[in-house]
Amino acid sequence: MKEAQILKSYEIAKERYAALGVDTDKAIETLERQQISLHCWQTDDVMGFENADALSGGIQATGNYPGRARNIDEVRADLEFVKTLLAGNHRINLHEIYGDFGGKKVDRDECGVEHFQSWIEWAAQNNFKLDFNSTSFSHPKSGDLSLSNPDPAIRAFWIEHTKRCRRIADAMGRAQGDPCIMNIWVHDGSKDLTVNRKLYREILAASLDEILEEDLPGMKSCVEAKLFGIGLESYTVGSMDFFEGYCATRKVMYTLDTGHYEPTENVADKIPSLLLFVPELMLHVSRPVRWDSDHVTIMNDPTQELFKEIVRADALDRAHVGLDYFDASINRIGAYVIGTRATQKCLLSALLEPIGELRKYEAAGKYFERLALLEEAKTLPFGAVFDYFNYKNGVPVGEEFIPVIQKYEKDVTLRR
Ligand code: RNT
Ligand code: ZN
Repeated sequence: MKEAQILKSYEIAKERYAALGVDTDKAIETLERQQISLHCWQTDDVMGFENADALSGGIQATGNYPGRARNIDEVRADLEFVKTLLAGNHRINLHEIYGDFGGKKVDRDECGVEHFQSWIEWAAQNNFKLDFNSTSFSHPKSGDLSLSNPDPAIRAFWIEHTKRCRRIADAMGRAQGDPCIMNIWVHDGSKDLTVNRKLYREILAASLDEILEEDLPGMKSCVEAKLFGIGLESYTVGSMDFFEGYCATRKVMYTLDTGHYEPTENVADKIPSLLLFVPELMLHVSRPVRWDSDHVTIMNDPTQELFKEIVRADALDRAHVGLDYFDASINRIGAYVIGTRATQKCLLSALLEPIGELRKYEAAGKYFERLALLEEAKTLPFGAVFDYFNYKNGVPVGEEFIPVIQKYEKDVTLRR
């Protein structure tokens, strides 16, 4: 797109929004400040560097598009490339299985900061902040139950792993001068009917209490709720009710993955309730298609509504934004960039909502006017603002990133 065209379109858009009391420059500044935690696992279909045979734990990446990152250097190269196509400074969300193990077998109860030192250095060099995840899946001891396992030995193994992960996250946070957010998601559940629903939940709560006991100021912990997993369809120990109660009583950050609810549920509506009772939220922005399929995030209604509820609640400082999808059926870098830019679009569209006018109408009981403006807001010149945001930040505008990714595919990923 030509520079003059971008600038002219932006000027027109800015005036149009200003007439509705919306400051587009301010919205852009807010968007520029918003870090998105990029899930490293989109680069390699959640395989990691332990040389595991297959992904387990009820999640699945489908597709066999060529060019998967196979090692730490390739994951880093892909992330560095992705960064060149995104406005703003972002975070990288690592799983424990992405440690720099130097070809050695390091079991999950043996991991330490030393396995993440090179990540800490790489992140600093590339102006990324790190987030972290313990990894309960794809391991011989994963089974159906990890932290909620009645077998004391297996449970202790996973408690030890998760405690170690928190210390790694703490070191990352201290090194980067900004808390590292560590997510705890365990796949624990049951394929078929269980008669011990309460027992496993009691054990999970006790395990988490023990894990979270250690005071580690460099990091923040969050826990992720889920509806079901593949092969674990009948019961999930860490369900939404479980974690809502847990987070509210323990004052722990709640991880809301948009694929982890009933397909017809309004996930956005959970935001204004959770914000009343839990200290902070971690978002895993995803796109469930009929189930928790982890399709690439796009600018669809549920994702727009999600960000609208955060902005309407003035809660951007309490909601951390991360992505969680893994599509192996299309160019993986392309999938990454589409999803991140779509997330930025949804946030920008929320920031550009003429909320002042809408709230005036609502307060006055003028519901026709409220609905009319909500409808008209959908066709305001949003695209011109998003183009200007990318232009201003020196990254490709509009579809210009397509050939750039095609070139990287030809030069790099197809040679793998
Ligand atoms: C799984 C959870 C979890 C994982 C990652 C890999 O359903 O969403 O967040 O996707 O930890
Ligand atoms: Zn998730």
